[in-house]
Amino acid sequence: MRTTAYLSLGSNLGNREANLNHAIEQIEESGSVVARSSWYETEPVETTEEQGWFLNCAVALETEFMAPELLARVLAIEQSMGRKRITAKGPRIIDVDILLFGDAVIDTADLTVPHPGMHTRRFVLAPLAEIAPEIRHPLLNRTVRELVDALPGGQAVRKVKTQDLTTDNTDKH
Ligand code: PH2
Ligand code: MG
Ligand code: MG
Repeated sequence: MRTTAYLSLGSNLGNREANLNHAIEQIEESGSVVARSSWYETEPVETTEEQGWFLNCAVALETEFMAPELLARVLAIEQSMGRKRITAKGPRIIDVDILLFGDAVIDTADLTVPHPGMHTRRFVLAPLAEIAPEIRHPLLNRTVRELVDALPGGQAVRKVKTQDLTTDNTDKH
């Protein structure tokens, strides 16, 4: 069975664009990446320590894997890229989160889908709205466009082009 999963990617350490590109290349090994949003430079939210702005994007992945296998593969990508989980929500080379997996609702110790924070985060919803505005959140029964339109102000995000990015974010955190 083929499922369309939506993933959120983020990086705020090192060459953020190269990190996202590298992760997307590896995600291709789990299926077909059929859509990718623009890059978004985003203000860190829900973080406890001072850190640099993120580069975020969203991708649509058509995959034959089941959700737990996809999660294992995504975690392996983070590991292979050298992500170290020193502090929760600390600065990271790469974070890949499963937002939606078809219309599945999953709540296990390892995986919660839809991603529990997705509907409150502009850095997730703005890129996702670019590639899947009409997809419905299976629990909230709202489209991605409706969710992004309903967000309160704050949480700066801006669409950026490659040429506007600095290649090294290391000293900005
Ligand atoms: N990820 C977090 C916490 N805060 N803020 C932004 N702007 N982008 C992220 O990807 C992000 C975050 C936890 O994964
Ligand atoms: Mg995350
Ligand atoms: Mg994560």
